[in-house]
Amino acid sequence: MRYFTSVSDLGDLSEALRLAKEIKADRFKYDTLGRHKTLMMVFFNSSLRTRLSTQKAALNLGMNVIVLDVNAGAWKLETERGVIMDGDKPEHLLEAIPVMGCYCDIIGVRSFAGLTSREYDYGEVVLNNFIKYSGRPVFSMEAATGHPLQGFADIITIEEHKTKPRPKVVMSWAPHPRALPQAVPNSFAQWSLAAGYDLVITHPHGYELDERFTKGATIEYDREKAFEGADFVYAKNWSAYAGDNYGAILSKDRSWTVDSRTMALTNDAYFMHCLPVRRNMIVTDDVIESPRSLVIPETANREISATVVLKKMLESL
Ligand code: AN0
Ligand code: CP
Repeated sequence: MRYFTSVSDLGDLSEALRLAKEIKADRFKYDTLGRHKTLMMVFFNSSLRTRLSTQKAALNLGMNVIVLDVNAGAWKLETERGVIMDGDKPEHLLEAIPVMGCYCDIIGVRSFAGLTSREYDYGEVVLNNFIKYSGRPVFSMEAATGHPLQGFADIITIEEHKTKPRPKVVMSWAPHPRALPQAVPNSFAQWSLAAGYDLVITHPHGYELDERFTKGATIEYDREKAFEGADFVYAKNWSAYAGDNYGAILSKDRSWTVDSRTMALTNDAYFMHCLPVRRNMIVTDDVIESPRSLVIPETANREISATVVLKKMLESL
């Protein structure tokens, strides 16, 4: 696997889930595969889980790791082509990328959506520049439109906890004070559908996601109806995708916060969120602290999804 940006890059999903189970049982099973290979993790945005879990995954495979926080210590980077660089940015991304490629064998990139231009974000310009100019295999550590390592970890977690072959999984929009990208909900929808779950997405009008990620899911605007009989509730905020509202906050309605009253409508559902989460905006303290909360098992499975992905990339070197 040279590139990992979406579920389709992984090949057979059930085989990848089998490998995830094998690695979880013995995470050092392939600890010589990455000997003398270097992973470079490039962050244009903040991270706790991705930074730690991907680094741990690389160590499981015997790799060396370099972490670059672009906004802390590197030269400020220009990203637009054609710009006369007489401002505060001394270096261009188009040189910086092949420079990074000189010092590693595999590159992971975190580059969030700017939420000002749908065309620029959904063109995945930064991630695609790494694919084009680094000369190295590249994987997404959450780019503008997807967070595949998170989507993979989420379905590993559902597979571990489901009690029926096709669980009802509800992805529910929840309020947040700042505009967030659609990357996490796009990937959760894409991976849940690929895994064959009965996926219901509920959100206020105007929060419709890109159908390329959600085709096959049921969109239910009546939130209480959506929650009825759910086996898993996945809460997430995202900003508007559709129409002229790209990147906008259309609602901060706190009646969409996941609480014990709405969870009581479900089939004793598990609660899920990718983290970081704003308590009592997205979810109440009691729901996230309840024994049905899977937020920490999801996080733990980030190490597993990253180990599977890096193993498959190392095998293609
Ligand atoms: C990011 C997002 O919603 O995409 C990262 C989530 C993994 N969240 C925030 O910026 C709070
Ligand atoms: N879930 C997740 O990707 O978290 P970080 O932003 O902390 O990496």
